[in-house]
Amino acid sequence: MSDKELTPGRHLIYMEWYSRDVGGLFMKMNRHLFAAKSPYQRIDIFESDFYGRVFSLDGITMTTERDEFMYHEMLVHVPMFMHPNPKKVLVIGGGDGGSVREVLKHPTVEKVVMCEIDELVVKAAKEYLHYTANKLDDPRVELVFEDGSKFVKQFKNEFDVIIIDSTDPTAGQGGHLFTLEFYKACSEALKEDGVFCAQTEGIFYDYEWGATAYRRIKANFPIAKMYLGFMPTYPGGMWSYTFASKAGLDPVKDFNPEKVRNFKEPLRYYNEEVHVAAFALPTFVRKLIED
Ligand code: AAT
Repeated sequence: MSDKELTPGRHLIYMEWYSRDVGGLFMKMNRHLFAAKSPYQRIDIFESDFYGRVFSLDGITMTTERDEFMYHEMLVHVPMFMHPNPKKVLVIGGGDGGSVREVLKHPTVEKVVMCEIDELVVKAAKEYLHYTANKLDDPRVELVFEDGSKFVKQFKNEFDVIIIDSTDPTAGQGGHLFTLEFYKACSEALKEDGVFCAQTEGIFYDYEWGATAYRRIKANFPIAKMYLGFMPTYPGGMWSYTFASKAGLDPVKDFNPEKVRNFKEPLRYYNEEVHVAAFALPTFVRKLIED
């Protein structure tokens, strides 16, 4: 083969520039499976040997088949295990279906509403991302295609758990899901013993946003705690989430590890030790969010 010929995987390189424009991520791809422009964003799906399918919006990695379990398990199981009896759950964003898949592993769940702004993301996920979208047709799931910041406002005292699986505040329509007003509406949509969790960005590159999101959540709940997880294909590899509880439940002191030990569904990242350890914050992160 001459040097001039394109070799799949050698020449199809996926690149993501991080939001600060100082660096980024590159991954070797074999095929570009899907490309479309929706009214909200550009959607791409690639395939590669190591990462499996890679889903990106406006050139920013949303999930790869290889590591999505780390993100989805940490975002979903921390709040789900903290609630005494989660029956009705709202997921905002999360169009690939990964969060809904994890929520449905909890046998108490009767209904999950997923409010995703972009219907085309869900269509593409159902066709190309079976590993995350495989539970979106479950009868307990209701799909709503709307801006989550508007949708949540109609509910008062309705949900046991609300999970925010949003794009970055700097991209697409994600900014609507990081406002003080939005977090307030989420708090009001929760029942009195309701719990909340949001992805709150990487704390290495997007540290201002991590701190801002945390503070805004904290302003609306009696207790809010940031925790961390590894996420190799997200900027910095260290990802933050913020847990909050309307009844003041402390995610470490009030956590029951027995519930996790007795869980029947297989998990690959989250366990009872990781739950507690994730709330131990490095000093620079503590400083970043301290009052
Ligand atoms: N589990 C997938 C990971 C994501 S996807 C986030 C989803 O949020 C996208 O499908 C996007 O269309 C949707 N979204 C964006 N804004 C809104 C909104 N206002 N209302 C409802 N849904 C919305 C997140 C990955 C994190 C990125 C890491 N860098």
